[in-house]
Amino acid sequence: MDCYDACQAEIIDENIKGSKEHKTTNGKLCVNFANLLKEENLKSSIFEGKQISLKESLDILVDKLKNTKPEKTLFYKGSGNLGVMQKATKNFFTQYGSTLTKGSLCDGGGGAGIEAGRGNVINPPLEKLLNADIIIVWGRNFSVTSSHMYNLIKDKTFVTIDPVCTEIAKKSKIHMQINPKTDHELALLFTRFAYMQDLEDREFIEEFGSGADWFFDISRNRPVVSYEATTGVSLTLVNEFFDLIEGKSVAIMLGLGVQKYFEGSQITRCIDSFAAYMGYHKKDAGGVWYLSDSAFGYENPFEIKLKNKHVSIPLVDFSFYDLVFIQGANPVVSAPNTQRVIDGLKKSFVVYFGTALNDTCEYADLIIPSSTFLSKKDVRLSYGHELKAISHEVKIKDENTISEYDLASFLIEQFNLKKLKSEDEVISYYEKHKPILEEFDTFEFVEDIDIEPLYKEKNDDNFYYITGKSKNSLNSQFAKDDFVYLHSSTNFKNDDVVRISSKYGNANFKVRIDDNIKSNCAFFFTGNKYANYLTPAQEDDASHSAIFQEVLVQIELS
Ligand SMILES: Nc1nc2c(c(=O)[nH]1)N[C@H]1C(S)=C(S)[C@@H](COP(=O)(O)OP(=O)(O)OC[C@H]3O[C@@H](n4cnc5c(=O)[nH]c(N)nc54)[C@H](O)[C@@H]3O)O[C@H]1N2
Ligand SMILES: Nc1nc2c(c(=O)[nH]1)N[C@H]1C(S)=C(S)[C@@H](COP(=O)(O)OP(=O)(O)OC[C@H]3O[C@@H](n4cnc5c(=O)[nH]c(N)nc54)[C@H](O)[C@@H]3O)O[C@H]1N2
Ligand SMILES: [Mo]
Repeated sequence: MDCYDACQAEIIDENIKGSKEHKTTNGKLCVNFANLLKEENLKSSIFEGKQISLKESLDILVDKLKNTKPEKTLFYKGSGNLGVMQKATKNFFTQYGSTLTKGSLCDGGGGAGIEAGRGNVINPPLEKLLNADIIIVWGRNFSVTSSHMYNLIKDKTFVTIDPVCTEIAKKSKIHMQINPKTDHELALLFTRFAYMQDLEDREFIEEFGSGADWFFDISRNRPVVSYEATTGVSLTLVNEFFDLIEGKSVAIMLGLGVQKYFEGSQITRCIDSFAAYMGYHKKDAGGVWYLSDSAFGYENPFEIKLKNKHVSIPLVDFSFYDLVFIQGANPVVSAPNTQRVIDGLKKSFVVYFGTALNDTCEYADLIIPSSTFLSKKDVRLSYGHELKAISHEVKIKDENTISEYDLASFLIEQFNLKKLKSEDEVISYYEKHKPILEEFDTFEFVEDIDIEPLYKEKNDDNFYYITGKSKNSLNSQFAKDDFVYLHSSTNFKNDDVVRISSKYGNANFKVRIDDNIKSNCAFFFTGNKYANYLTPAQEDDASHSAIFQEVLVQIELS
């Protein structure tokens, strides 16, 4: 599944259990794993609303592809399954000549910021997390979105930086309930404090740093007190924070929350630069963890470089294509600007290839069932840690379903294209290959920033729009919560039906009052069916990634 933990299961006495030798799984499975096992899977192909056989559905697909201009077809893959074998289909669509996507709906902006400083996006080894004294959870719902990793270190001292008083914030010694999109300012304020208290790591900066003085200069060009008003974090709390971390080894668990903005990469780079200023990188304990490039150091056995067109994923206009092939994604809920997505899908021939029916299927002309993970060989690399999990075929596949690898091989044969490496060869490559995860030689501090804060546009009548993952769902999979969560000081009440609008769209929501949400924020769980009616179909300034939170919303009783 799409999660930091990438846990591993085993069959013990015919029951599926969490594996004990996989360090992060540690013998336990989560709610989402249980949901996945209970899920009702697609067992038949569907064409124009009618059930047909798998063979008929594949014939329709081949026929359509033969009668469409390749560049007028779009290959759109989501992250419903992050196994390496999911990429097989991209090989076919690349050879066939489809338009492909670039960028991300997920971690792209932050990744670009980290890469700009360190040259790559690799997490330090898990061991350094286990050895750290203090864990700073920054824009990450750590105990929920990486519950297994959290379990390994749950007795440590935590600091949380989040506009929401999350489960981990409640367990933290210090919670800084920051205003959205001000994390770079907080990082600069921290840097200033570190300098005033002589806490910067001069040795690290001299040996590995480049541009630290410029970075420090950015932090100096504002009066310290001015940060208090914009970030919403008091200087007293910042003082307490420095008392807590002084002389300690520190791990920063950085999440998506800080970077769902136009300048998300710059914001993330400011935080990583603060960490470098303190010398948290390259030590025996601590460091900065984000969503790492899990394929780093591996060659993609399915990769084929041709001159296909690439379209930025948050900007995709489905109506432009005569055929859209969607695999393992639910753009109707998960992509920005739902109305635009729906309008686009209605104008195209949509093929959905997935394991279960989802909201996007409503607009699909042809639905092809993918075999479930229990019937597919695969390897799961992790964006949270360096361990990998091998997935064996433990159940004979339903004969009306097809795996990604088999579909790709079938299409390649139909179009006489270059064959894929064998399934076993690919799996064994991933199984055996141990990538070398070398740390950087030079850390490039961010030397100037250009970030337009949201607070400039914010007034007393509008709210910051924020989303976060839920314990009981995985993005739109298994999701059932379509509420808006508001602080009681907003004067709305439970079950009020409100109309929420932004520059980009509007929708109705039922209210849940929750004082864990900062009073200037409207919170929605990721996977809320209506939340993306409010978001911009725009990309960030660095990586063709979505900017879901670059928006303010108005709320009124409907
Ligand atoms: N407003 C807002 N929007 C967001 C986010 C947010 O925080 N706020 N989060 C974003 C993030 S981080 C992400 S990663 C994206 C996720 O967006 P998507 O990648 O679209 O993921 P899901 O919505 O979970 O849909 C995944 C689908 O894959 C299917 N699937 C599962 N397993 C398999 C398989 O083995 N094969 C195939 N073919 N299909 C399978 C599932 O049934 C499911 O319907 O959403 C983004 N959207
Ligand atoms: N149970 C569960 N686990 C999951 C997922 C799931 O859907 N459910 N999804 C998986 C996926 S695809 C991903 S990418 C990861 C992401 O997991 P996380 O990195 O934890 O990302 P989010 O839950 O989107 O957001 C994290 C936190 O950021 C806070 N936040 C929002 N805006 C800001 C801000 O401006 N500044 C700061 N400091 N914080 C802010 C939110 O309140 C939220 O608590 O989780 C994975 N794990
Ligand atoms: Mo994600």
